[in-house]
Amino acid sequence: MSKRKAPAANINSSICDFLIELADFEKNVNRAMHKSNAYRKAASVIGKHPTEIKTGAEAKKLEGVGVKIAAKIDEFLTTGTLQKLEKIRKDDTSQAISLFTRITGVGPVAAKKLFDSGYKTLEDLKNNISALNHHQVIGVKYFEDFEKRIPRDEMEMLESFVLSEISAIDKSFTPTVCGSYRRGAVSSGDIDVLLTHSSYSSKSKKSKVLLKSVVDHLQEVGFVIDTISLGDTKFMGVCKLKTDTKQDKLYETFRRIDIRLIPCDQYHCSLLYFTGSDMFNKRMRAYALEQGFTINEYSIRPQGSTGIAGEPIPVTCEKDIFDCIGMEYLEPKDRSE
Ligand code: 8DG
Ligand code: CA
Ligand code: CA
Repeated sequence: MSKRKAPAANINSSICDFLIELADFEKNVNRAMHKSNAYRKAASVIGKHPTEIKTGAEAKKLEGVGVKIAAKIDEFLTTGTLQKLEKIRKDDTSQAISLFTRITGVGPVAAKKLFDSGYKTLEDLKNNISALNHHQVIGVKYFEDFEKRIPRDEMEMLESFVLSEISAIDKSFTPTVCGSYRRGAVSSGDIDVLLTHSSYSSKSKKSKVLLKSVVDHLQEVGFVIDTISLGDTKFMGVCKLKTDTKQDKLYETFRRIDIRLIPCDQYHCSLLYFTGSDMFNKRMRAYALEQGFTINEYSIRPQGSTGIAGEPIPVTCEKDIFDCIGMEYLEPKDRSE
């Protein structure tokens, strides 16, 4: 999961921004997930509200906005700031922990531990990499680059490069770049590649070589630069395009790339899942459950009256999954919420 999400552009952006900052604080520093989710939900509802919110009372009418959040909105709208946030921003502990959680491989628990061990800055971590695991070392090494979102035109170049290199290895591979890119986002946090091979199904023996052959090749051509982890079905790493010969553009930023190898019979469910968004997935899964189906990244199954899920229902495209649960088909670009 990339750590920086594109900021929401809407008429109530300033309210959303402070709610998301509070959500991140509760999650990363206090590890209070309920509080964090409450702020996030309020930010999402307010982000979708079509008119400018002028009072806390007005916000409180929206689902997910309670008395306490409404009071904060009032304080923010009348004073232009929030005491609680001012305090958080000045506090050294929360500053350091928030910073550390922006490193890939560092969650709230690890961030707290590093802080308690006496590390306060990124420099401290760079000088003490023995305190970090391999994933975190990579996170620190490329910290600045991974904070930058990938513009869509670069995503297009990355996609065409990866697709042509993979098809050069073996035409029986089907790769798809999913995530926010597939939803048409103007920028993406990372590159999410789903990969299947016609010979590889959920019934076949796990292959030790299929994914490795792709990663090895991408390394040989100088595209994959670093590896965070490589298993039989999931690669997490670092890549960089060399140049765009057409535009004579030099790419200088290292990007995060994930490649997941998926059995061909599970490809459509995976495609749906890894296209997201996360919020959309939650909404669709909840709807599916109401209709008596369980959807996950592998399959769609009938829930059954006993609560035990049945056999996977065969699907030939994403639309089959929508049809199954009686939900109107949505194109990837319409799956952002
Ligand atoms: P971004 O990288 O542009 O910031 O956004 P993204 O492409 O939508 O998010 P992502 O973190 O790269 O995750 C890719 C998709 O994976 C996401 O759109 C939906 C799916 N997904 C979930 N839950 C989770 C989760 O907990 N972790 C990750 N990594 N992916 C998830 O539905
Ligand atoms: Ca990702
Ligand atoms: Ca992504």
